Amino acid sequence: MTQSKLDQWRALAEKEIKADLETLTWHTPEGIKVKPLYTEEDVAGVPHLGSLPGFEPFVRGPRATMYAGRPWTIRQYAGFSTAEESNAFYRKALAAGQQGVSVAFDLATHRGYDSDHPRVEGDVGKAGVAIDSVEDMKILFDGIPLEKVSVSMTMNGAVIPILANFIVAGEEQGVPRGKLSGTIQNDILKEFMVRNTYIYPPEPSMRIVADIIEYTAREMPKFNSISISGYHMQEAGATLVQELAFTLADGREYVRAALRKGLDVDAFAGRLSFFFAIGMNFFMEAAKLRAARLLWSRVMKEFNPKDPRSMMLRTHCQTSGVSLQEQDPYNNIVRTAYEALAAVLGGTQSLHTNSFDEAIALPTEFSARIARNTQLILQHETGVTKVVDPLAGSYYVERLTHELAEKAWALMEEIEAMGGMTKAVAEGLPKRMIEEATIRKQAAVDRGETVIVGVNKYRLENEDEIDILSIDNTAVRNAQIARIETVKRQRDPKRLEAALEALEKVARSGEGNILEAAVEASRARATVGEISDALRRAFREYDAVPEVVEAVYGAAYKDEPEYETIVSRLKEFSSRIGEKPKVMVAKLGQDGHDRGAKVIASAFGDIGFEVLAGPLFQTPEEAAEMAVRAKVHVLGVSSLAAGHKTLVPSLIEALKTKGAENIIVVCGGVIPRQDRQFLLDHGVAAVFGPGSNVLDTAHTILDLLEGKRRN
Ligand code: SCD
Repeated sequence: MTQSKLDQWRALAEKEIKADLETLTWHTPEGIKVKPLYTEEDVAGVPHLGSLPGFEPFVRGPRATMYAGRPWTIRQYAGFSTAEESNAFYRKALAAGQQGVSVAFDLATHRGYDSDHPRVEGDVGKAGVAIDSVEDMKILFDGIPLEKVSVSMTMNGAVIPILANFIVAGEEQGVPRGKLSGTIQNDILKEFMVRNTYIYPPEPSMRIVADIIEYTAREMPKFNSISISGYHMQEAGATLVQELAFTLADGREYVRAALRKGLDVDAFAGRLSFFFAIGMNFFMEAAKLRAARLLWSRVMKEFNPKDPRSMMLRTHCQTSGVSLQEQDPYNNIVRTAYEALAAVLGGTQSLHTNSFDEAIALPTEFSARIARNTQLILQHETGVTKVVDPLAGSYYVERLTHELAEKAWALMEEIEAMGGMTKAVAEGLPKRMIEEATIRKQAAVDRGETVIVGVNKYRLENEDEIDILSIDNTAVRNAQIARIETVKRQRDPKRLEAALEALEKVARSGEGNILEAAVEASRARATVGEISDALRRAFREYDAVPEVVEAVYGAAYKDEPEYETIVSRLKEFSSRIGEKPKVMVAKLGQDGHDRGAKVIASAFGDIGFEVLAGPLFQTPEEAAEMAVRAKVHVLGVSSLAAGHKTLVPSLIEALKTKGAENIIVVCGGVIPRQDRQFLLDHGVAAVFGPGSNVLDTAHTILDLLEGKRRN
């Protein structure tokens, strides 16, 4: 391409739009300028261009033939309250074309509590399956041949008892651990950044990760020891550059932890796997997976592996949960299909497609079928599997791949300069960067700069209700408690005690392998809670202090009239009552999804409320106590894990007992329309569902405060 040809194009283009070409440049949240035209000039000197799939740096895929040789695994993530129900679902799904199992656990299990623990009253059987002991695990995989079907388990906090139970369930099904294939998420660093299902402090948590890598490298050659996850970062609002950089930096940290155990790099690196989110920025997402493979091979080279597989990034992907909307929910089917295509064009090894109702509740059989079929149609009808890396050579995609890689590498270098990811996480840097990015994104949506069809544009006047799955949490909890009692009655107390003592000793002394000791405890029928407690005694629990980001939401609105209106309305109200109205944002139960809570706390602080951010994992009683002590005017509960129908009425009861009926309780998050009246009947003053505009929310709260004051 000659310069004069490009100049001619520019002139023609500017004539067409009657404006400067700059006006067509899109500035993405990653800080990448996307131009309306890419040519060969844009890829001149890009070093990865001549590479081939199956060869370093693996930009074009870890396998030589990719999907032409074997398509990606259709692996739908699911878990439905009880082991029996989940087992039935997995069996049906496998018969209908699903190719691997992916288990979602409930939050009580994630946080290492048995179902009979008082702290998890609202969490048992919600958002996943409750597993209390190996007996539940055996039911979960009953009739599913574990030597054939690979099983992924999303578990990080209570990773030791869960993996131990899986190994023992295999043993008792007649499948030795050496034949088990699958993946355990086991990625604790990102829990401290975004997902929040940690139990122990960072240092012993890193030991657990390393012990699992050691044990699986030795005993379970077909098992992927970790799924290093950026998914939850994007869900929490990270840009794609942040997702890439923090995930790969986490990976580098895990490699170092395993090497410190004395392992040879080639003994474990080939079984490290990854997990990314795929959002709506179509080409950027496909380019991200290509860039991830490029960067990982660069990272791994530092450790001098001999086996090329040690440098290969293999990944699972899931379509984006935050891109799903409550409004006009069938649009989500379309969103998910585009995202799935981007994941496949990027070369994922395994894929979960979300169900259209997941912004509201757990999927129904109907919505799960559409989600699965989205992948089956892609695999069997579209021809996309026939050619490896079909986007290669696209000026735009190659340029994006390069730019994403360079930007992510620069951020990874910053992390290195801080001393690595464990240090960066301890200092809170990645968390803060992600929180700032999400608040900026929210402001862009609230202002209409980012269009979401059916939400901030083309909104329906009347929404049809859709059928959703509702779970009787009390029945599930009672059934689990009955099974725990049976297990406890039938086991040998001496064997149990010896196994738990040995486990605690391994944990305390730093000698031996924690997973190995836990396998024996699981054989002795120790529960998930008991194994977790033995480790709690050795390691203690981790308590995070919530921080509220300031001046980011407000800055995005600088001098805009709609923002000024709410700010001055609040100012006027504050001077009338002689103080800033105080709002507490609470998270109840084991629900650690705090993106919404963070956004609200931060935006409300900027608008002029006095904001108190409650810690994660409060019981209703603890939240009520804190609210009363702090004399808040409004208590806002952010609920994303379906515990609201149990937890919020308990909170209102607790406030009443303390004589604090005057505190206005509001509720926000993933709350199905069907549940709103229930909450209002129980004393909630307002419910803000998904897609609520922050400024509108602030006006409603002020209306409530003014109404209250007049009373
Ligand atoms: C692959 N194979 C081929 C081939 N392609 N053989 C010949 N020709 C080809 N073209 C071989 C592979 O080498 C492998 O064998 C086997 O086929 C399977 O392929 P794979 O690519 O390894 O696929 P899979 O077994 O599915 O493994 C994919 C990952 C694994 C490596 C990515 O880690 C995985 O399944 N991850 C899923 C994680 C997950 O489900 N997470 C859910 C998270 P060998 O093995 O013998 O080499 C959900 C979550 O957190 C949600 C949010 C939340 O809860 O907060």
